Amino acid sequence: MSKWVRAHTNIALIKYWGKENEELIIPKNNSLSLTLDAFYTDTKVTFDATLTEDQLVLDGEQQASGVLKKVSTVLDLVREQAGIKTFARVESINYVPTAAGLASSASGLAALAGAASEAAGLTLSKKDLSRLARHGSGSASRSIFGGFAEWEKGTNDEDSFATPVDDASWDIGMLFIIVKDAQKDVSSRDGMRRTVETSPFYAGWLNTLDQDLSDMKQAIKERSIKKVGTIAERNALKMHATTLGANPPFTYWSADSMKAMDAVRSIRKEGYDAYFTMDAGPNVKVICRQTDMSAIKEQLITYFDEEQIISAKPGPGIHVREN
Ligand code: 2P0
Repeated sequence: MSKWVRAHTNIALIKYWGKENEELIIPKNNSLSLTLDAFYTDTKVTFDATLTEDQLVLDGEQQASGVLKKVSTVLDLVREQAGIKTFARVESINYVPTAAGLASSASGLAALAGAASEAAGLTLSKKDLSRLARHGSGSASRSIFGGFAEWEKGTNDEDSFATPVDDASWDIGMLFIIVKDAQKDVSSRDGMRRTVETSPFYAGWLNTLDQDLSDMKQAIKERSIKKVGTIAERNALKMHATTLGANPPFTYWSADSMKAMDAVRSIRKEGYDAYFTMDAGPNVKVICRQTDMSAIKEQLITYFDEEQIISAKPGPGIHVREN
């Protein structure tokens, strides 16, 4: 009887943006993230000789086989390692607050890597789980670990994986501002490819990454929310700047994203240490002290509806779900 495995999502403070090797998902740069408690995925895998193809039942709904590419990539690797020849049924539940628009490949593909290897009877190290999750989605490599994790880009399949940096058992949290509008959807996979191939700003992004990364690690060591936030905000803005230079250009920012970023800047002027980051979508995440979260939320609901603001704290690494 296979077990349910839980993985939490993570938000990068130093972003992964661009692949060196598309097939193996080897990134152009190291990235560093914080795993969060508020959003996670539970997944169970059953290898079943009666199946004629892999199946994914997500939140109780059977998915069309066309959307299973990432899932089957991970399952194929597990089958190869375990010598399994049958297809699998994947049951997955995403715990994301209603209508948040935060469907996360990070928690989903990490939970799948854990559940599939568990169902196949493989006993993988965290390092090998991270490598396996990476094949599903790059950011999933970091969701194997709780707290802060760094995905070391490496050069090949063996040496590209995440490692834990700090357990984040200090006064840091994140508020999510779920905006109601959006730009036309460009998947992160397509967006990063287009940026690498066409944006003259991409070289500039890569040039300053090592500095951002070492500054961030130092800031985490010092437990300085001011430094962590400042570096994360600067890094996110640089990543998003590369998309404007792409051909054709694109942006993940909507009008409400800009309103949210402005709100964060205003709250900062009020004296709170609040900083923003954004990913491949219009929502804005606010890095702040856990102990300031309710006061900052009070401020944010003068700009947005209360249900648009979700609080998150550092979360744990991948684990078997307790029933
Ligand atoms: C990150 N993002 O570091 C960056 C920042 C989005 C912006 O990782 O192609 O879904 O599956 O490896 O992991 C989103 O990219 O992309 C992402 P693939 P993934 O979190």
